This record gives sequence, structure tokens and C-alpha cells, in this order.
Amino acid sequence: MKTFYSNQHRLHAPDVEFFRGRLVPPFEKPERMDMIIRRLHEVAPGTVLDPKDFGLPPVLAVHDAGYIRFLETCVSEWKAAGYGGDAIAAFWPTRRLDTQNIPDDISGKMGWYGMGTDSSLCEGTYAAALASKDVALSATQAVLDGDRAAFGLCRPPGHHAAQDQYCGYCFLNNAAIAAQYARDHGHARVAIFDVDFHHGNGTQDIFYHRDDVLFLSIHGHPKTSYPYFLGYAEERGTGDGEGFNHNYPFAAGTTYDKWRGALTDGLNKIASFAPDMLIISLGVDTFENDPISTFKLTSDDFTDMGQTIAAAGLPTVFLMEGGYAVEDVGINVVNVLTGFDSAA
Ligand code: Q9C
Ligand code: ZN
Repeated sequence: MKTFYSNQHRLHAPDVEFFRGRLVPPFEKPERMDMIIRRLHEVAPGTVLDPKDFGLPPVLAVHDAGYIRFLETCVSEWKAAGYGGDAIAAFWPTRRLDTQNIPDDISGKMGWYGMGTDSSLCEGTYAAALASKDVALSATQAVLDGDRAAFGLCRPPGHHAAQDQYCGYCFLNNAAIAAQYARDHGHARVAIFDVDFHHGNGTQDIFYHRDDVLFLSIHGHPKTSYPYFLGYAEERGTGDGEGFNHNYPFAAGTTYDKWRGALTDGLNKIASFAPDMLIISLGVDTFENDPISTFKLTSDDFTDMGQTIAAAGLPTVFLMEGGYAVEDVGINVVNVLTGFDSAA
């Protein structure tokens, strides 16, 4: 299958991540992409192509316009305020501070539009996020144009980003933008299966009230895993969306036999939904050696994952999300793609 990839992701390279009380080198770093590209070239499952520029309309079909303006200007406002270093949120309109008033001050705006301290922004973050959604949309376009499958090697990732909030290293929700684009280009139903270790809270929230985009996610249980407040099994959608959201939360230490049961259960639900397109939010942070996650999938398990997804027989768009074991991230991602191609 074709891979779409842009070097522009390098513009997003914050110096630090606030992690467990310390500023550490970010886990979500450009080298992740280098390892995946290197492995793709070794195994050559397809060509690596540049994305095309899809502009802002597909972004604004999902995200709030004020939020996009914030992403565009926040780092220059941060610097204009005289703050050194990366832009990091530190104060939020959380319960007991519940308001609809958006502050003018940059520190206040960071809390309005950010969900946590985990995501640093730097000068090039917005440009990189725009390139990332173009990568996602180019892969989606390839499948709309008739390819059985395509891979969008997105960075930064997207699935934690909500309509008007960033978090979890995510700024624009690439999977949601891709799904909405497919809806706006003739596809009546789209399914998104999120296999990243972390719950895709942003994607779930964006489509929670809708019956035209089915969302499923297998992830670390929110009682013990980020993003902590969403991803419970009882979250099944609301209004028209009731029954169109499915969560599979699992405990730390989960291995592939159990994980695979959720994958096949989810694929059965997707088959009943009969979508025109399947989007996989592909995180490989379920890997046993991932530094910030607690599942125990092996590199070979990712090959089976790709084969199992192929057996669903659907036009499929893979979009890169997480995966932080940099040494193995290339092998794990490409195993999913070659597994898919071998069974497609
Ligand atoms: N102990 C993705 O995989 N870490 N994002 C918060 C809390 C944030 C992961 C740390 C992890 C975000 C796309
Ligand atoms: Zn993740």
C-alpha cells in the first residue's frame, strides 16, 4: 500500500515534556518517524509519497475556528508575553471554575484550549499539525480514489485532540478530519477503530452524538491509564449516536490473546455497521517495551493484527498515532502494514 509522509513534522520539536513532576525530553519525538521510514524502505511494502495540501476547510469541518486561531498564534503570544521555553498549559476552567468566558491572557487561553500539561507547543507545532492532517487526507483520498488501503504516517498524532482542545501530544484530530472528509465525499458511513494503547477521547467526543461514524477503541482502562476520564465500557454514544460507540478497556499487563478478542468483536460490530471505509487509528504503544504504556503485545502480534484487519475486507486507511519504543517502532508499524497486505 502507499504511504503518505511529510518531513514538515520536524517543525514540531518541543524541548521538553512535563512528565511525573519533571521536565524530560519528549517521548513523542521526530526520531519515531525516521525509524518507520527506514523500515518502510527496507521492507518496501509500497511507495512513500508526499501529501497534497487540502487547505483548512476539512479541518474546520471538525474543529472550532477559535481553536484553530489559537493554535496558529499561541506560541507567538507566549513569546510576546516574555515567557521562555515551550508553551505548556498550567491552569484550567475545571469544575468549580466552570465558565464560558475565554480569557485574553495567553496563560488563561492555554488552559481553555489545552486539557493537560502533557503537550508542549513550539514555534513550528501548528505548521507540523497542518502537514499531519494533509498526510491523513492524502491517504484518505487514495482510498476514496480506489486503493484498497493506504497509510498516513501522521506526526503529530491526532486521536486525543477534541473539537476545541488539544492534549496527549495531539493538536488536530487527523482520524476525525479524515472520517468527516470521507463523509463529505460521498461515503455514507465510516468506522474508526482506534488500536492505540490510549483511549481516543478526542475522536469519541467528536462523533459521540452521531450514527454515521462508528467509533471503537481498545485501550488501557481509564481507572489506571491516560486519559483517565474517558474510555469506560458504558460510554456507548448519546442521542442519534447511542450504540455507535464501543470501548474495550483492559488492565495493565494485557497480552495479545485477550486484546485480539476485542479486535475481532469490534470487527464484527463494524461488519454489521457496513461502513464504506474503515479508518484505523494506529498506535503501536501497546508494544511490550513501550516506555509509557502497560500492554504486552509482541512484534509478531502486530503482523497478526494487520492480517486480522485485512480479513474484514474493507477499504482501509491507517493513520499513525502513538508508539514510543523508538528502537522497535518501525518494525511494529510495518508489521501491521505487511500483515495487512499479505492477507488483503
Ligand atoms: N501519566 C498518544 O499516544 N502522557 N498520546 C500523560 C500521564 C500522555 C499519549 C502522562 C500520553 C499521551 C497519541
Ligand atoms: Zn497512545
